[in-house]
Amino acid sequence: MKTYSTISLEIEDGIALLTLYRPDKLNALNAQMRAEIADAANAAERGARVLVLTGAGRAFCAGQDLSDAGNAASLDLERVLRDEYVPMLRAVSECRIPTIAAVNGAAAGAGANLALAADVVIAAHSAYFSQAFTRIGLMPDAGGTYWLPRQMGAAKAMGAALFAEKIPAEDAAAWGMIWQAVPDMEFDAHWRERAAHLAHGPTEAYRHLKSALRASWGNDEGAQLDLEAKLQGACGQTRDFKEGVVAFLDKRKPKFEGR
Ligand code: T3D
Repeated sequence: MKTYSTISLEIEDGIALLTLYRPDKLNALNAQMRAEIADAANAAERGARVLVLTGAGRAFCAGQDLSDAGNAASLDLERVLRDEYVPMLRAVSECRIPTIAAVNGAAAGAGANLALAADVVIAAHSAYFSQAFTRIGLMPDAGGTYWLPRQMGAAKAMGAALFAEKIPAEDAAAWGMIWQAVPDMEFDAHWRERAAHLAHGPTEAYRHLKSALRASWGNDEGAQLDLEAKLQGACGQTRDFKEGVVAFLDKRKPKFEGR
């Protein structure tokens, strides 16, 4: 397995575990880390059935590494976003296997929005999300202006972006920004169980349902019904569908192979 310097990637039992590994900087993102996350997400897609992102130490990710910023005024942020953030974010959001962000602590700025790029966000109760950008004179980026209004509605999205306050995990879950907030004591076991569930599921059905749900934002009802018919047609050709039906009739749990 490839080794990285700012993250670690372990693949076991169909689960790719990508850990952001700069704990002394609260896993802040530098150029190397952005490239490594993109590379690891692509590797996970090829070698696993679910990808989990989490952070080492007490934070998930504190966003852009501000000590990396040098002379802030001369930074070409547009280039950094286009060339470095976008490939990282798309490698996660367009990953063909299900993705989970297991948010163990602070998720700030681009770190919050990296989590939102995952399909499912599970956060520990002590974790929080912050659109920290305006605190340093920036606007939300890294997909924040895309995901926030879709996940928690326009009013909450605008407030989160303008005030840049810490949103506790339980509020984030209540507002629909994330899937679940779980007590700290149960957090680790919980996301591992959820990852194992997906790693043993019908991988092709997951892939197609992900594209259908994403496409629904830009489709009218007719186009969406048409897309569902096409993608369900593909699901119907899988061994997992046959196994699912046989297992149901046999009154046993299905054994999905992911194809
Ligand atoms: O290319 C571009 O620049 C454009 C893209 C921008 C995208 C963005 O993400 S902009 C937003 C950047 N992130 C932030 O503004 C958040 C900065 N961090 C914080 O506000 C706080 O650290 C937290 C609220 C996340 C956590 O606070 P706390 O009190 O728990 O921890 P702390 O003491 O502030 O941080 C601990 C250490 O991590 C500290 O280092 P030290 O003093 O122990 O040596 C701190 O400097 C370091 N750290 C935290 N965040 C960052 C960081 N170092 C570099 N960059 C960081 N973002």
